[in-house]
Amino acid sequence: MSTTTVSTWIDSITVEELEKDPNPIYERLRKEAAPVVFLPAIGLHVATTAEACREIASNSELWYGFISPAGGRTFGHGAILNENGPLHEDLREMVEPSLKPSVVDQYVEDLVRPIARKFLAEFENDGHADLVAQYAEQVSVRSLGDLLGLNSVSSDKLREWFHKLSVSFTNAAMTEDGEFANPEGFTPGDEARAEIRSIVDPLIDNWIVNPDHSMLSHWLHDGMPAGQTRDREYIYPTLYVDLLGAMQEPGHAIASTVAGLWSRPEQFERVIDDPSLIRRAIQESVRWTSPIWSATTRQAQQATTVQGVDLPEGTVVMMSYGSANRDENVYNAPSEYDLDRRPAPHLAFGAGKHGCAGTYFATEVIRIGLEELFEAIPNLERDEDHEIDFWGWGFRGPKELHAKWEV
Ligand code: V55
Repeated sequence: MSTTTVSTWIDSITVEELEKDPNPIYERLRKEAAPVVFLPAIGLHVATTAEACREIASNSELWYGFISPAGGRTFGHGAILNENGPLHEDLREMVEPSLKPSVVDQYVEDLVRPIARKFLAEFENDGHADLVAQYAEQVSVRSLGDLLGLNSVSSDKLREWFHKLSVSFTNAAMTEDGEFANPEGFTPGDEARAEIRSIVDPLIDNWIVNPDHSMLSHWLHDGMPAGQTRDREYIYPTLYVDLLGAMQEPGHAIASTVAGLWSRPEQFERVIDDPSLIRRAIQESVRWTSPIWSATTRQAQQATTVQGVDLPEGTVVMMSYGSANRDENVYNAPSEYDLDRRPAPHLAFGAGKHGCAGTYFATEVIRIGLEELFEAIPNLERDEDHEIDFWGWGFRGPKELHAKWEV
């Protein structure tokens, strides 16, 4: 930073405060700061408004997919998030076939409903549960785990992996000199990666000679000349993306939807009585508390101006979609969960060429998970003995969600 820069409240924002609750800080940023502003705590700019995020995300010629320093340290480089041009096209073509809505419709009910039923059966007669650990995370990881072909990896192992990768990916604090402020914070990610390799490498060895219908087998074989497979080193960074965000976020969304509805008891009752409202409840939930709150970056390929802010070539901008989705210029009373608000587009799944490839699949997992939960336990209530503690800036959702019901 230049020596003439005047110290402001923005300079004293810490990653810890953001993780506890980014909302009041971003509310003030949207009100008092430029829509794209440098945040010293992370050594990057952040885009805070809907207009700024949309403008950057939709211009993929100027704004390339990029990965934050902590993200690159966690996944390695060459993930789908930060490849551009033909390599990015190849990775999208690799992941998209099983995620196309018409394809998802063919398998998702048979995949997810039995998984949801199995986990519900484990606690539905208990009269109480932590819906995050016992249900939302379980349904999320088992559904994608089975789709990928990781049937032999336990759900608790998949949960451990995404938790460890997430801690590492979001270890975003930087020193003034551009060094990681907490280098030891990458250890969980390093451990998870080593364990993933030790378990997935033998599976890949087998898929190379015995292709099957699993998504990872398709990643290896699809679009390759006969007798050839994609190099595993090419695939792994994108597999880590899935083993973090795609594993974690449907679970966050299931839990945040329940928490949002609990903030409006009358709306909660309406959704229990009419499951066709669940789709609307999910869209409002991911607007209200976006699971991927601030985890993806773009880099300017040349000097440019965004919403009046001049940015030099090479500027890296963190897309704070969770803030864009609470932009007062787009939504009335944005901090309130409201099933009845006039639907407006949101940015919970990003936009443009790097927009989420799993939007439809994830939304279906969330929908079926909630349908089965509300069907099995229509008298579900919040357990008021526990606070609902939302946590996270990169990724956000309730840490625990305690429910009770009469059995
Ligand atoms: C992002 C998404 C991820 C992830 C890390 O959009 C960052 C950002 C879908 O998974 O693992």
